[in-house]
Amino acid sequence: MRRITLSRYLIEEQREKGKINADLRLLIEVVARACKRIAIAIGKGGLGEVLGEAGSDNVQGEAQKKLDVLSNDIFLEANEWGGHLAGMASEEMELPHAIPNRYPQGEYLLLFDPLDGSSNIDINVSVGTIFSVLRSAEGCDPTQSEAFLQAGTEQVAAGYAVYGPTTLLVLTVGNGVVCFTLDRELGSFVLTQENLQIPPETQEFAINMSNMRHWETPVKRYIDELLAGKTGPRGKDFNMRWVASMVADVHRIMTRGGIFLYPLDSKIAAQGGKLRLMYEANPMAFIVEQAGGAATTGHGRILDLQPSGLHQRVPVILGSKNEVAIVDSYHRKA
Ligand code: AHM
Ligand code: MG
Repeated sequence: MRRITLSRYLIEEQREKGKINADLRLLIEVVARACKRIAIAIGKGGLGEVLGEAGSDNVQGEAQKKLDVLSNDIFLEANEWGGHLAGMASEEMELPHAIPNRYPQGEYLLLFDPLDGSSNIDINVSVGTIFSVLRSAEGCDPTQSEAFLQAGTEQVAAGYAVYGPTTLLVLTVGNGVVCFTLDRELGSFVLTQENLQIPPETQEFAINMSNMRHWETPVKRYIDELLAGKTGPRGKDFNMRWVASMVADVHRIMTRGGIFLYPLDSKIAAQGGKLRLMYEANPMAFIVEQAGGAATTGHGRILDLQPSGLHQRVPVILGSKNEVAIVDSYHRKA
């Protein structure tokens, strides 16, 4: 079997397909290396003094875990010196991180959630990293949040790493979706799946049901119909899964289909939703669409949203196309 490492895949994307340039290739390689370092840190668990609270809060007032802080530092350190970036922004930092003057600046902006699903760290359940790449527009100051406020359609690459039983890297450069598995002996990501496709139909959904009493009518109606099963209006039984790590839930959908919902509810209405547009919704929506799925807020395509703030939150409904279309139609009717 021909083993294609991430490096080789990227070189071929650059040389043969002209899909990426050398800087974007370097950027993705550096991001992948940072993910490997995070995977190693996570793998140490209780042996490495990496579990537990950091004793600090992030910009959204959420308590940071030690691994949130460590993963953020790994990403900053890995990415600031290569000359491929104009700036970085992270879920864990209030303001963009400027590239130090001693290093050259590149044309790209990197946005990331260094450790998604942090509530799962201490219980040894899958967590992940999500990233999104934009171009720095001419005349914009990459040290300011405004430079990053571009619609998801402007993304030139996006991906996520899942730190589960195996470490995976799922990537799109706007040319379909590919999946690499970390070969721990070699220390390299090896291509294990090409052209990932989300089946348009599904019988599996993912939502935090404990929020049910706070949901809006269209979501309540949709989930009620799924729960009614065979004898209900949908005429079939549905299964439910909720890992509480978006990366793991999305990866299941990338593998066997499904629909993921973190909708607006009355508890979080004031903040606009739970998940962050720039670090979670946009990159995942890009990946899901590239795999033939759909991603909406219920009121429109996620990738079309014009961001209003770096840490903006939005409702997220994504996955198998036909199910997402049903949820959309219920919102329209409401
Ligand atoms: P995080 O980035 O602070 O870890 O929060 C995002 C996570 C998602 O991975 C997951 O889908 C969601 O929060 C789970 O939320 P809840 O605990 O409300 O079920
Ligand atoms: Mg997150």
